[in-house]
Amino acid sequence: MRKLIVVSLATVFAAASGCDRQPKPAESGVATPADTGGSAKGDFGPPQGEPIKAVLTSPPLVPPPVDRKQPAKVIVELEVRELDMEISEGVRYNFWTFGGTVPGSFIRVRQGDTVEFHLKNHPDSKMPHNIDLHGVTGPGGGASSSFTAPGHETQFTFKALNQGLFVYHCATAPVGMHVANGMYGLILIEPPEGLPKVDREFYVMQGDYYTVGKYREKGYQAFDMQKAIDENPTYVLFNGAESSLVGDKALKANVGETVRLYVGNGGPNLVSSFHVIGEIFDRVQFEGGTRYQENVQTTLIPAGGAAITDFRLEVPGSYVLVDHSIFRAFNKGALAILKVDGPENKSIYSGKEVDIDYLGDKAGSGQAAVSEAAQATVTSGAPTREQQIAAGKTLYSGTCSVCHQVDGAGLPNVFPPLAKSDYFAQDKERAINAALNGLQGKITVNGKEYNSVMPPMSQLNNDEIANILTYVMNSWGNPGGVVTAGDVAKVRATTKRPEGAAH
Ligand code: HEC
Ligand SMILES: [Cu+2]
Repeated sequence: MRKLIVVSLATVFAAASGCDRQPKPAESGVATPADTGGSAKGDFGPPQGEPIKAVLTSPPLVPPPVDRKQPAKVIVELEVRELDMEISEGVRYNFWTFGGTVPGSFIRVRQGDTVEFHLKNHPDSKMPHNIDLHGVTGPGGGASSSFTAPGHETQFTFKALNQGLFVYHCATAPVGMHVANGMYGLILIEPPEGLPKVDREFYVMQGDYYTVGKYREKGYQAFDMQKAIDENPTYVLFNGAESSLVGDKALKANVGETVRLYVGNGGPNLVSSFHVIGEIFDRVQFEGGTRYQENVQTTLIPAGGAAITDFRLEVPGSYVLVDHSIFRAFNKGALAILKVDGPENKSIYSGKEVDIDYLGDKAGSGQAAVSEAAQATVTSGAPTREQQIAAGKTLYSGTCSVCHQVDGAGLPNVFPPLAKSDYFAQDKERAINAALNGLQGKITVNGKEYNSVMPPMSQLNNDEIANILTYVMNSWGNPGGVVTAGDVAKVRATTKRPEGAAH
């Protein structure tokens, strides 16, 4: 595949300039701006032809390649909307957006284009906003020229001198808050000859979020300025919501195809260790610039930076996009799925899909059940027993089944059974306590002794633990019953935990 890309690249480039795309340093060993196709090279003269209205897309979609031989005047119209949207199941947040989505609309132009930029701020907005595009040469990247009050529209024009993948963001005070609320996106300034052709392109952008409530705490959640200052995010997400790229909304591609991800990091605080579990990037334009690296496992994307990652799909299955600062992926939401269909290739990979056990509810299977139970909590105060069981089944498969097994049977001498466990059945509070705080030391289950350690699961919220335990009580021949979020809350409140360990 690398061969494929390099070949097509070489052809394009041979036609365009007759040299290799990887820029060569000058004799001195120091690259000059001209060597790298920098701003000095990017002014291709005045725009030609009729002005063109830019096609903007919402994530994860990317506008089609520019495919133009000469510079043009391109008109971009972007509207700021402040919208209540779901950040996690049953959790609402007031996002500030460029184009109604987080990240904002994807903008795609060609190096040398003259961009006439219109920023509109919807009349329902409560705040003024502006835009700083990292692809703009000029003070503030457009910020001072685009300050726009609610119900107003501003306009400024810039020439796209440097090629690359650039972040744009709001730069209105308090800047950190505007960015934390989702005000960022990507603008791709294509090289004149375009990028190498691929089969599919996607738009993914990481951000960190700070809410007053804890991770997955239900209901409306306000922005927490102190957590933001402390750089202690509640959520780290791709495309602005936990559910944005999983389940039905997973990215989709086929075996044999080449995929390009335009990946940005809006921050405001965290640097991303971007990784796709089960893939190797054949080619990465690191930092969104001209040069590329090959055969990369994890690429670092700074806050306010981007990368273009290309890879070819050889084997079907679910590939998981993560921030490899891995607690962010499994405990703060930084997880997305690329679902690849097509024939197996046993010579490359032997098989056995692991995403159910490994990712649980995050993989999207049964996600609807979890959402339904969460929604019921918001609308009617509590889910029904059936909703709890359905949601608990999904949650169990992500957290408990790793040890206690999908059928609850445990593993002889290692993990005690939850199916027909007398230990579990005898004392509800003790079971809640085990799930919440873990368990160690000698215990006897169904006449057999276990002396091992179960880690605390206090990262799960009260609803989640209640649903899991209700599922266990009603499965595998167990006697039935219900655990409510209130039951869990009581046990949690009476548990002493070291400072900082409490959920
Ligand atoms: C990393 C492995 C592991 C995970 C994950 C795990 N457990 Fe356990 N669990 C254990 C071990 C080991 C014990 C026995 C501890 C001992 O010997 O004191 C245990 C004991 C228990 C017990 C008491 C004994 C019994 O069989 O009734 C319950 C209840 C329980 N776990 C529930 C859960 C639930 C619910 C989850 C998911 C939220 C979970 N566990 C996740 C390893 C695990
Ligand atoms: Cu703003």
